[in-house]
Amino acid sequence: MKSNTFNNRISRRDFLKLAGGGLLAAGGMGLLKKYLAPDLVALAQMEAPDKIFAATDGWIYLPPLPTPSPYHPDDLSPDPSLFTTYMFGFRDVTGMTDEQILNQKMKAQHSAPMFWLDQDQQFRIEIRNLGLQMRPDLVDAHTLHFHGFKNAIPFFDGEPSSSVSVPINRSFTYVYRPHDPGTYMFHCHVEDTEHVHMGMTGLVFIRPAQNGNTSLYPSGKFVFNDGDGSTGYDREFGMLLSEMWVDSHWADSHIQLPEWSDYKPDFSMINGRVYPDTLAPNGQGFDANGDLIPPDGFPQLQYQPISSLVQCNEGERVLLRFANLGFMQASMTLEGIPMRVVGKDATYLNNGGVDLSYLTNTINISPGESFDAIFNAPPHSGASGPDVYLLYNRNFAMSHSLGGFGVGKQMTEIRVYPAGTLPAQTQPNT
Ligand SMILES: [Cu+2]
Repeated sequence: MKSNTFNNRISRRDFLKLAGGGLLAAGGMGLLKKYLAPDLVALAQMEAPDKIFAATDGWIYLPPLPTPSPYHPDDLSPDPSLFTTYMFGFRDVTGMTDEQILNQKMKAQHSAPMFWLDQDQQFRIEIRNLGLQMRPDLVDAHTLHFHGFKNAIPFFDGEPSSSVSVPINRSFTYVYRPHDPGTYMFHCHVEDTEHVHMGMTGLVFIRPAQNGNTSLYPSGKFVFNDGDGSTGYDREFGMLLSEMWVDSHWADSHIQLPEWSDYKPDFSMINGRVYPDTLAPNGQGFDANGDLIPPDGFPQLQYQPISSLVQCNEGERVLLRFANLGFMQASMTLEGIPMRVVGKDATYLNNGGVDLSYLTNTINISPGESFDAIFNAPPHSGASGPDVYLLYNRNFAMSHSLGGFGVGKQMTEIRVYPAGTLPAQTQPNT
């Protein structure tokens, strides 16, 4: 296959005409020019993107339910020994050949890849819609909606009724220049009850301009432009909360319509995995075909590559970036270590010098909300191995019901090591 097949199928100019067609019909070119910054859109489509995400369907692993269900595991799974559940999602295909990218149809991951930008950095991300392998009848478009991002022109907001969406075999490049540091989330906004629940959800962080200032905090890493180092941290861990109602996923693979008013999630996940899989290591990149390489020793987690295991040295400041894109409220509890909430919905909890941060051991997170919480890793007990603390959703229905405490639910561990055990962190969630 030629390396540029995808781009030849439709020129950038044609794409813009199509994308703007509905708006042109409604308001004419004058309106488009006035309100939709077409030059910026044109520029976005012409320059190389910083990242490329593919949107498609796929299969993930979830453990057995305590009582037999006709919907779990899904009998259409391509490999029932590994994968149980049908989903939609994204994959980071940056740097792949077009052939490798097209190979990723029905190989989406959950959660979507995390990414992070610097404050005021101009950033282009291209979304390519590969279509749904299991559902050739379902010709759904996809978008990327940067939830809570205040500076988007409508073209780049991803809300399809006021913007463009990406049909199958097409691509669109979104451009952002974020000004407000903090923790955000993104999701596909097409048929959003379904596409969000099916797995098209991920985390995105904006790093503050203050980063690199080692006089305010030795690591030079901060959540916000605090001016005093109060949001400095040594390690950071993204925690994207989502849920899985297996009946609806079975319905999507079997060409049935889920009844969303019956919503009753069976599993609740952190970064696309349930406890104890949350503790498994990260995935290992992609192979020569572009397919994901599973975490070492966990072939069933091939399409759930993001670990939620928190490891740190005593005395370090650890940042937990929570966002909830499930449909239920979560009450994330850290047993035994107080957390200081320094940010909510990408807003620094400080009003012109008045400190609004607070200490708590439980953070209630509703759908669509994000929280930034920092804890100080307590002194190590001196016992052999790390000290272990539990981080879990204490809502009863979300912590029990599948057997052992936390199994199949939103729970992970904080492992605290003696000072100097772990090297400095180079990437979130490592
Ligand atoms: Cu979608």
